[in-house]
Amino acid sequence: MSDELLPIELLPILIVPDAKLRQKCRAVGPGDADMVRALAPRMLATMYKAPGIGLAAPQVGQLLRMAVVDIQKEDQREPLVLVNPEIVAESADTFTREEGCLSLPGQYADVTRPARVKLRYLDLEGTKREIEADGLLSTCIQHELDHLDGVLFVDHLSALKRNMLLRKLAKDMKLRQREAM
Ligand code: K2U
Ligand code: ZN
Repeated sequence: MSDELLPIELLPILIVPDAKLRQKCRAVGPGDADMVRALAPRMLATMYKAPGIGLAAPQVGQLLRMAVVDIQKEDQREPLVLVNPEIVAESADTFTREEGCLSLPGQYADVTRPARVKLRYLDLEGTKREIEADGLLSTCIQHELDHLDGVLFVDHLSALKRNMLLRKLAKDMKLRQREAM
């Protein structure tokens, strides 16, 4: 095989109401190391292409506690691979930001979350890491960790707003399918 650079294959992103998006994911174990190392670059490539600033493993059908995040601009990428991430502290003060989700395309709503979080996770080498995040990174981390528990940003809205948004998504997806025919 010549040593030309092979493109990293992109992964299909699951869309609500796919049941896998509502599962609680299992922890990554030592036996998953090879698979996680192969999955991470594909998740990052898929996230950049979307484009997005975060992507959780269940969104590409892998029910593992793993996510990728990169809030930086294209010319100064700083990818974070979060394995078995957990929030170990959060601020009492909150922050409200408009959120979207690659699994609910075209739907946006304001979500209020703790402004700052302290996150513990393993990196791809299996090294224990701990970071403090505020701003968009804090929102993104909380949004991705929700995915690992089958929680979507719409679950933080009132039932009325959630149902409105889910009905609109279903309508939009039906329209897309009709247009694709
Ligand atoms: O998990 C995902 O579906 C990717 C999310 C991550 C995210 C949502 C809300 C707020 C922060 C992060 C997004 O679809 S990535 C798209 C995006 C890009 C810039 C700012 C907000 C959302
Ligand atoms: Zn999402």
